[in-house]
Amino acid sequence: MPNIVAIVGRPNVGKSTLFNRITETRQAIVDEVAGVTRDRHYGKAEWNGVEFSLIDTGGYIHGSDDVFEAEIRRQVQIAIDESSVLMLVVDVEEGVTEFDKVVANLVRKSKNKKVLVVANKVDNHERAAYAADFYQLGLGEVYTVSANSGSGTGDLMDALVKLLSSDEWSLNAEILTLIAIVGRPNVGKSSLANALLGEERTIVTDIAGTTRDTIDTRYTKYGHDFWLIDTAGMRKNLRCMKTLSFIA
Ligand SMILES: Nc1nc2c(ncn2[C@@H]2O[C@H](COP(=O)(O)OP(=O)(O)O)[C@@H](O)[C@H]2O)c(=O)[nH]1
Ligand SMILES: [Mg+2]
Repeated sequence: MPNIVAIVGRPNVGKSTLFNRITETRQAIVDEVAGVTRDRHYGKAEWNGVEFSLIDTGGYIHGSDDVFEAEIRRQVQIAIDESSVLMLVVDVEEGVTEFDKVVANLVRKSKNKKVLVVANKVDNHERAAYAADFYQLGLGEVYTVSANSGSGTGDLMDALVKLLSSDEWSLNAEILTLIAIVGRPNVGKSSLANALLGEERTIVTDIAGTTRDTIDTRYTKYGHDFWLIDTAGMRKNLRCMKTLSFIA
C-alpha cells in the first residue's frame, strides 16, 4: 500500500497546523470559522528520503453533540480506510476529552493500521508532563509536539518513517485494480473521480489546476478494491504510467 498517513482527531487540537508544518506549506486552513475548512485535505511530504501522502481531516462541524459525534466518526472512518498510518492528534491544553475517546476507539478498531498518538500544543516543558495523561487512550507511545513552533516534530517524523515502507509503491500480492484519470487541466477529472467514488473526495472547482497533486484513493466498490488516481494534469502523467506499467 502506498504511504498514506492520515491526521485524525477532534476539532481544534491542531491537526491542520501539524499538516502545514509537515508539508511545509500553508495549504490547510487553520481557522474555526464555519465553512472554510473542507472535509479532507491532501498533501505530499518527505522525511529522510521517504515520501508519503498526508491527509488532513475534519472540517468545521456544527449541530448538536449527536451530529458532531456522528460527523467525527464519519470523517475519521474515511481517513482510516484511506491510509496505512494514522496520527491521532490530541491537545495537552484540554487533556483527554470524551471526543478523544470516541476517535481513539475508532482507531483501535481499525485492523492493521499503525497509530502514533501525538500530544500537540506542548509549547513548553511544563506541558510535556501533562502529555502522560494520554497513555490512558491505550494506543501506546505518546509523542509530544508543538505544531506551532515545530518542536518535537523531528522525533515524530523519525517514528513515522520507521512505520512506513521506503518504497512508495510497494503494493503487496493482492494487486488492486488501478484507475488513473489523466487529461488536460480543467476537463473534469476530479468531478469524474468524485462520481466514481460516490462522494466528494477530491477538491473540485472550476479554477484550472485546483488539484495541485495527484490524489490517490483506495476504495471498495462492488466487492472489489480499487486505487483511483486523480492526476493534476498532463505533466503528472508520467508517474501514473510508471505505476501502471509496474502493475502490468
Ligand atoms: N498553543 C498552541 N496552539 C496551537 C498549536 N497548534 C495549533 N494551535 C492552535 O489551535 C487552534 C486550532 O488549530 P487547527 O490546526 O485549526 O486545529 P484542527 O481543527 O485540529 O485542524 C488554532 O488556533 C491554532 O493556532 C500549538 O502547538 N500550540
Ligand atoms: Mg483543521
